[in-house]
Amino acid sequence: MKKYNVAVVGASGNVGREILTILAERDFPVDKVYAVASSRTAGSVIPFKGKDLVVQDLETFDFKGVDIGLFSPGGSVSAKYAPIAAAAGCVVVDNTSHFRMDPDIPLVVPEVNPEAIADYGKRGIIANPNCSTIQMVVALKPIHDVATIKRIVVSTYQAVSGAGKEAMEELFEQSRATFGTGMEVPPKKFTKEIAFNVIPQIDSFLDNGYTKEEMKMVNETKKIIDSAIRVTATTVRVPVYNSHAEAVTIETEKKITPDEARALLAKAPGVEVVDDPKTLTYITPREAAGKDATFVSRIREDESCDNGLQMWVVSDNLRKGAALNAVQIAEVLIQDHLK
Ligand code: 3JN
Repeated sequence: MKKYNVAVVGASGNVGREILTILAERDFPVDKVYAVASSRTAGSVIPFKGKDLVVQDLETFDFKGVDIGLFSPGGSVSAKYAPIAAAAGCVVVDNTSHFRMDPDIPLVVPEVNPEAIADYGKRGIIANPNCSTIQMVVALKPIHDVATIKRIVVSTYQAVSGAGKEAMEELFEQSRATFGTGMEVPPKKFTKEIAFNVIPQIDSFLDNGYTKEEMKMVNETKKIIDSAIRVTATTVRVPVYNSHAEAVTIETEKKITPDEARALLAKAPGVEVVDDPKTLTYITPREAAGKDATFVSRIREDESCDNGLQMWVVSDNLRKGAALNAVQIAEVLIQDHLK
């Protein structure tokens, strides 16, 4: 079997480390693996398959001979370095929002629109959607295929790991201070205290009153599934370490009952239905953390409209929401395109 040289760019961050873990877990056919990051962490070591990878400085890293670059270094860094890597012949799978809405760049969730990967050659870059978009489209595409979704109303409950390692520290320190030291830990990564609180703002505000995170969900869902679907989102940060949850309400053209939706989702790729109110069976973020699936619970009819359905969708935001999705894209690439 052919083996590939893979660079993980942003290797020191939450998503970068998860990418390395998943490459190892899934036995991705790697020849050389490079951990690449900013000069701040260059020189540190990250374990991979029992060996130590020395983190290399992105500024001087040469992408020649690298087949696949899995990028999660932050928007402005990808904007500069993804095209440099692509020009050197490395196919980039980029986790940032920078390229997602570019019409020449495929925006891919392998369970939903793997065919879009075929366009990777236009720019040598494939975009990984936002974490909140990924888990929602995995759960909704099978329903759209049979019943045509007209409208989506979603509220998210997003874990702090989506905001990075310092955000996780902030939740920890503020929680500890509440019970222990009594000392104030002022918000740094968030606009308000995150411990014992919920914050209705993720990313910055736009002129239309939505946040960027909310409009990412709107625009990316349309690009991935169907531009005719109308979407509105409220994205909220909650004091959970890992896994995003979403309350999703849809209106469909054709009627679909909760039982039909359950049966459809039970056989859908990447989805696990955990749904039995009689036995209090539903998923929570803590149970989804560390798993690959997108879990769907609380499927029920929305009695406020004719063809409405509601559900609760939970997935590990660092895995399916980022690292796993990127590695799955790379798997399709090597299976169907990069032979
Ligand atoms: O906050 C979350 O839970 C997800 C965060 C995603 C994020 C954070 C900073 C910059 C993104 C993203 O993936 O859209 C970006 C970005 O690339 O714009």
